[in-house]
Amino acid sequence: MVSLVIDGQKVEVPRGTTILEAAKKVQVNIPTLCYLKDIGHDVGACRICIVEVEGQRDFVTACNTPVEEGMVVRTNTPAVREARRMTLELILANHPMECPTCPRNGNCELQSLAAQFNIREIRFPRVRREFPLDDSSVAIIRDPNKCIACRRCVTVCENVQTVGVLELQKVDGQAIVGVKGGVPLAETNCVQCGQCALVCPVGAIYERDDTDKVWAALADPTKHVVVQTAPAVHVTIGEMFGMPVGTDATGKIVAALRRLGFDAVFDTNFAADLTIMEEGSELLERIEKGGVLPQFTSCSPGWIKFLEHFYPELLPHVSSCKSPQQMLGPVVKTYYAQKKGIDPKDVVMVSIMPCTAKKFEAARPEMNASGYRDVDIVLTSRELGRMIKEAGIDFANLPDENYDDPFGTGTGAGQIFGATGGVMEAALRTAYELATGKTLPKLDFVEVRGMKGVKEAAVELNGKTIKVLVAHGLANARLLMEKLKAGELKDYHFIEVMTCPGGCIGGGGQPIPTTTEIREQRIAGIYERDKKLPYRKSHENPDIKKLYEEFLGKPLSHKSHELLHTKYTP
Ligand code: HC1
Repeated sequence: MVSLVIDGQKVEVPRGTTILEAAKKVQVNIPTLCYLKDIGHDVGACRICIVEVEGQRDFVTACNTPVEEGMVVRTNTPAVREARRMTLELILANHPMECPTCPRNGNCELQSLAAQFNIREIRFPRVRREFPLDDSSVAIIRDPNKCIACRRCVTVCENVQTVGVLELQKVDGQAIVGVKGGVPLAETNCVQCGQCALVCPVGAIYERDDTDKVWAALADPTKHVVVQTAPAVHVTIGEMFGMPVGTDATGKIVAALRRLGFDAVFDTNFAADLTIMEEGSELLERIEKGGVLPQFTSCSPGWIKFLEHFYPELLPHVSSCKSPQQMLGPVVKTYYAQKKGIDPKDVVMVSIMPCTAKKFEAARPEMNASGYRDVDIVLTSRELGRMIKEAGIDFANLPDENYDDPFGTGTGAGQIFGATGGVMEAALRTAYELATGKTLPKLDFVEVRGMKGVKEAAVELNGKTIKVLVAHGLANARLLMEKLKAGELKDYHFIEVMTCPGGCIGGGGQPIPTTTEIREQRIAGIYERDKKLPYRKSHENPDIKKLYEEFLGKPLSHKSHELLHTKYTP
């Protein structure tokens, strides 16, 4: 342990602790801007966290300076306050003051710091930036004018996702983050996961806003506007309305969507159950018939794009199943439209997703199985939150309402899709019972749950041991892909990969902030809801049984293949 004094308070902390962390022990919150513990980003670039250390001539940055025995630290002297203010004013002088029209208005770390520091004037000449907006991507927009060069986005893209399309650049003498090679984002290996938007402290990277398209569809009397809500959104959107992290707000989401004017509100959990029926059957078929193994899950679009860019030779491992989002669309535009007597051309399918890459997935040209787009518009959790606020709906006090038929029942298995390991656990619940005809002795596969980067489990199926792996965050996925290429995963059967750390509860379209602690609380909310639901196995979902009886026939049928499966070619 190391003893030191911070602002006159004695504190003992383990060796290696930073001044920033040690200060928290004596109730001192040193301000930060570029620092982000979750992604190991502690470059000390912004210098907002400077402090005085007795015996040192210069200020030191608290976020990356380890404590030393006998250190005397002062965090709140006139000189420290003045230096921090000057730094902040310099950043603000370079920042477009467009707060009222910025997507991060009210949720911006720079704005909050300006308020915390009681900034009333900026003593430096304003720098006018006129960099072009990069809106080349269907999911992510970059506004370099707002970049404060904190480099969090560079770190998350490089270290957490190993995609590495961003870098610090000097443009017109100014340090800003740009795309490597100076090309538009859409022309890079960007997988559109949106983790950069989640960590950006300001509005320099954000999701494309498609809310106006949804407002227009809702106002069009010739359109039948259908909406689906992803499993992860159920336990996260409440955060935008002051509800505790991990609160299950599913019933309120349904009520809010109805009040916004949607004609039918369906549960993506139902579609997740459908995915399990198809993907589980595909796995059993690959095992029986000697297909390419291990089979990879296919529901996370950033992961698919990652494979397409970095490991195209491994695409035959990917399940041919579309994601739940993309399965529900064509079922709505065929089976549901027929049942309702509606021309599918008049059906608008909207998805509420935790994910920016879902916008990209919906826009893939091949996703039009019914002859119409599978999904027309994708909104992130944040966009839906904004629509609810704009409509003046008192979300937290809404009554809970139920989804509409015929896709209103989702099981706990569908719900856990939203957390890392959930797709695997849901698949095992069904594959075991379908293959053995026996009831699972224990429903919870805890080995595949939680924030560990790579997890594994094994299950006995008719005398054969089925081995599975789960990874989340693309750095972990890359580790597995390298092992697979080296021939080390030959005896594994199924691999789940979710692009974002924690799975979809940590998706790039989720409420900000999304920290590791928040991810863990959201995961707890997911499993709580799983336990509460009347059905917890996809094959027991009565709406799924009915869909197969009335329309699809059986899993992997001709019709299923036509509507629910796709092909990714190297
Ligand atoms: Fe997901 Fe999925 S779990 S990919 O994370 O398979 O986005 O929530 O909707 O499609 O169901 C996301 C979440 C989501 C799909 C499902």
